[in-house]
Amino acid sequence: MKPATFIVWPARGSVLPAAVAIIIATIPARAGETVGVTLADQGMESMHMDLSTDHIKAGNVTFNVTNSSQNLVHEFVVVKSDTPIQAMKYNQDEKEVDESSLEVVNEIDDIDPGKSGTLTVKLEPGSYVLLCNKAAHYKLGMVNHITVTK
Ligand SMILES: [Cu+2]
Repeated sequence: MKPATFIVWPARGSVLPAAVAIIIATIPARAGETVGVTLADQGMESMHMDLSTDHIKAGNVTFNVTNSSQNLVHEFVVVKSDTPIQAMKYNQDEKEVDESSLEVVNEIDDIDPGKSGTLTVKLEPGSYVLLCNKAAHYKLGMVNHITVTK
């Protein structure tokens, strides 16, 4: 059986605004890309950052970041960079990537073990490095790359 269609005829002159209102209501506000991020470690032995995708479209991008660690605090930094992820400028004394040399878009500081954080940024097309810059975490592998296309 065909589903019934109900048409409530509005007062004259209000057809278009009503239709527009319905269309607007069905489009999520400021729709953009969403990327799932998991920060994982086996203590200070090894670390990695998993992404739900390695490429997204430009515009508003929301990173839903989960720290799956048992006991380590992590962070999530978005950097615009063409540098390969293993070749970032590194400060050996601080055991971290030299952020002063980077174009940092934004970041989430200190995500506690088992907790999550959300970061929405507007990204233009290009190459981005995502990393945790807690001491030694970059070298241990908590870094990844994402491409933003038009
Ligand atoms: Cu970390």
